[in-house]
Amino acid sequence: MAYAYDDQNIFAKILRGEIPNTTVLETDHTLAFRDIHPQAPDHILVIPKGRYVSHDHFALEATEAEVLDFMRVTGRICAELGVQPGLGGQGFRIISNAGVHGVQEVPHYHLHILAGRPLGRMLAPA
Ligand code: DGP
Repeated sequence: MAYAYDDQNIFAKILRGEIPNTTVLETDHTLAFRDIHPQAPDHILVIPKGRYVSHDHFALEATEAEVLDFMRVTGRICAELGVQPGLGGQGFRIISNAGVHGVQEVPHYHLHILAGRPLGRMLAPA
């Protein structure tokens, strides 16, 4: 069964240049930009340029070049923010929401990188 991808989702429109964004970093395969509703002083979204719905889709079907590029971009952003715990930074959190239970709002794969304040425990009580 093939993954269904909606070309009208908001991140697809951002990738096509139909909606503006505040770009942090762009490579051949990946775009990183600031979240429109930041939940921390630094709240960056990292998305592949390919048509992937969610983490599982990307992890299973993206090319090695896409996966490598995506991962390196996440590292470069942490470096640019100066939040790397191994280098004296204060740390960060990476989240990827997927599907209904994950409460994914935009059906184009993305990671949230949150930093700049203590982020509390990972999940609030249900
Ligand atoms: P998620 O629930 O993981 O799918 O979160 C989607 C995030 O995308 C949410 O934190 C708000 C953000 N977002 C939605 N629309 C836009 C937009 O048009 N521009 C930007 N920069 N972020 C958006």
